[in-house]
Amino acid sequence: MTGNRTFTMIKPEAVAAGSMGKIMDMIIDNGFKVVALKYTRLSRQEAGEFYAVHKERPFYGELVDYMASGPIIAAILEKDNAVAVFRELIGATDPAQAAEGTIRKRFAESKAKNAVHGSDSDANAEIEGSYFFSGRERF
Ligand code: FUP
Repeated sequence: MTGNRTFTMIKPEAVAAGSMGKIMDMIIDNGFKVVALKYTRLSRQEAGEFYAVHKERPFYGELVDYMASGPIIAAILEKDNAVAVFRELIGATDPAQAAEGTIRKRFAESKAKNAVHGSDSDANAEIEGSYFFSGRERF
């Protein structure tokens, strides 16, 4: 059975560019319900924990520095088959490969500064959402 929730972050470069409203509009216009929402900032340690699965990758240090470089928007989103449908809406990791009409095609600067995060599985959506939100912050 596929789940109906995913977790997203609008990343520092997209927030700094003032694109968070436009990105939230795209998300909502594509039929996602916003279940939880927060404007916050990750410390280096928190960013390192969040991306621990990439610890051995060459870009890990840069990724952690970048994700801690400024405020982000964190959100839990609801829609049928949310994880897969949202990954389609955000587009490929590298904006140069992202399809027309995707969030990354429109807002991402590069593979590292790629505007948004989207969970890659139902299990990770739950883990990532729980990292940011308590039960009473979900609606
Ligand atoms: P995605 O699931 O599309 O967010 O991509 P990945 O899980 O492969 O990568 C997680 C994050 O690592 C990306 F959002 C950006 C960063 N990354 C790089 O900085 N360089 C790379 O070559 C690949 C990923």
